[in-house]
Formats: sequence, C-alpha cells, structure tokens
Amino acid sequence: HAAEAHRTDLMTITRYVLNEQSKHPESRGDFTILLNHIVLGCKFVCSAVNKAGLAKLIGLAGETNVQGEEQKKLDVLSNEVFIKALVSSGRTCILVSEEDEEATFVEPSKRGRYCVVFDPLDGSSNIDCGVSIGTIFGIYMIKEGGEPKLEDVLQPGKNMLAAGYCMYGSSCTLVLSTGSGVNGFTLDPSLGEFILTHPDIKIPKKGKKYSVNEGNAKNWDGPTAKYVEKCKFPKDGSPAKSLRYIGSMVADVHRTLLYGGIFLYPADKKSPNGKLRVLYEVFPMSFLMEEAGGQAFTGKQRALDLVPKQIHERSPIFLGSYDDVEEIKALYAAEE
Ligand code: AHM
Ligand code: MG
Repeated sequence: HAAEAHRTDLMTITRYVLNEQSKHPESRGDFTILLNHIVLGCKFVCSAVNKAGLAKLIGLAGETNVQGEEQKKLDVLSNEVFIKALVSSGRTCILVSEEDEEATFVEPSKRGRYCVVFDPLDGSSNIDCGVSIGTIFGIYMIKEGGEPKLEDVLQPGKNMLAAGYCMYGSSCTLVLSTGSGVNGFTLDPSLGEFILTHPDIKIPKKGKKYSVNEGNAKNWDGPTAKYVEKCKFPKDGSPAKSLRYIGSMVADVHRTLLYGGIFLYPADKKSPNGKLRVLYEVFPMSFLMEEAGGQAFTGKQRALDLVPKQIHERSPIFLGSYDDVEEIKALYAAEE
C-alpha cells in the first residue's frame, strides 16, 4: 500500500530539510529557518506571477495604489520580498541580488552566519507574455568569528553549502541541493506546501536536446560553433539533437536536468564573458548539475572552480548531461 502511504505521508520541504540536518549533530536548525524564509519568498513570487496577467487585465499594473504609490514591477517587488524575508530570518549576514548594485550587509542585531546570492526573478523578457520564469539562489557561510566581508561571497561555487531554484511554470517547482543529491518539490496550492515530487534527481548521462540562443551564432567562437554544428549534423551516425530554447534560464535548465541534454550560454564577440552572472546564475545551476551527475564548464575550466572578483561578474557556461559536456570540453581543449 505504498501508493496510499504516499498520499497520506507528505514529505514537505521543511520536513525533508529537518531530516537532512538531523544527520549533522552540530546543526542548530539555522539552515531550516533560512530555507523557510526562502520558501516564503518563492510562494509570494509564485502568487504574484500567477496574478500578473490578471492585474494587467483589470488595470492594476502601472497605476497608483491606495497609498498613492505606483505599482511596483514584478522583479522589483520580488527583490524586496526576498531581501526582507532573508533579513528577518535572522540567519543571514550578506545578501547579493541581481537587482541591487551593491551587496546588502545585514545589521548586527539581525545577523546570522549565512550569505545568500540570488536572482529574485530571472527571465525578465518572459514576464509579460506568461512564459515560465524563476528564482535562483545559492548559499555560503561566513568564516567563524570574523566580521562579514565581501570576500565571504567572492568564493568559488564549490564552496556553496546549498543551491536551488524555483520555477514559476505550469506548476511551481522548487529544486534544491544541500550537497547530497538533488530533490524537486512541487507547490500544492491547496496546502501552500512544497511536497517532494522528484526525489534524487539524476540527469541522463547523454541527452537528445541542445539549448542555446542561435541568434548569436555569427559572433560565436570556433568550439561553440563546431559543437552546435555537430548537434545538427552529427558525423558519427547518431541522430541530430532537437533544439529547445525558452530564454528563461530556470526553465531551460530544469528541462535539461529532467530530460538530459546541454544548455549553453557561450561567450561571443559582443559579450566576451557571455551574459549569465557567476554568483547567482552560473554557480547555483552548476552546483545542481554536478549534484545530479552532470557537468558544468566555462570554456576554460570547471565552472564551480571559478573565483569571482566582483559580485555581478559574468561567465560563459555550458552545462548538462555528462557526455554532452565532455564533447564541448574536448572541442575547447583542441583549440588550445
Ligand atoms: P535576465 O536576468 O535579464 O532575465 O537575463 C537572464 C536570462 C536568462 O534567464 C536566460 O538564460 C538568458 O537571459 C537568455 O538570454 P537571451 O535572451 O540573450 O537568449
Ligand atoms: Mg537574471
């Protein structure tokens, strides 16, 4: 009667993380509290995203509300909600958001040991047409004892303790890794709880899909151009890969994680460092890929080995199924 047990014994994300943390006797429950505040932010954004189309229809967006303030854009609103939730958790000391030029240093009375880097609402070009968008986050911890410094977040991605994303799509899905595999939770709107629906996600070793903005092809470097050519015209008798590109990193990476394949945002002549941000886009997604058995590569090195010098730094990224990333690595190695 496993199916029945499944329906009555709900593994919520909080229960899951509590179980995980109880394996570490030194754990003080801080991480569970931090995660609960992140989850709150995700639920808020999910609800706001779901209402966004409606708000437009009944003339809310861009108008002034009762307090006489102009309605905030969804990405600005989401950022405020996350910053406030994270500060009030009492467990954070440094916050880096894509929306804020400077890092936020939490005031001493509210300070904890965690640093959170995040993109509150990624995929901005997809907001107004109802296509999937998401939140991406990564979590570091400051060194014991010291005052929080920017260097605490300018660390390689392999030092992250946890990373995840929440996708606001046909359902709201939160994918999380605390460094021992990857798990997916789906929001049950009637309960307001994220329930474990995708335990121990493993990415297929090789995929049938590639995902890239081909509109940039004329500016690509040799290895990227060769790789995409191989996807379309394989010379080894294997079938050509299908192209899937949404233009929302969370949605493109989520599909890649579940179905296998490769996601590329390469460097090009116009953007020599690519487009995606190291701290809150490249690192969390690379962390999840490795934890799921895939790989993440920058064109030069393992993505998680990068040491960022600035909080909004960018990097090219190739991530996905192990074998597919091996191929692109070989093409870059042949260039040298
Ligand atoms: P954003 O932070 O302005 O939303 O940009 C990030 C997004 C990613 O979600 C996505 O992978 C990429 O930009 C798509 O870029 P492009 O439109 O150049 O293909
Ligand atoms: Mg972004």
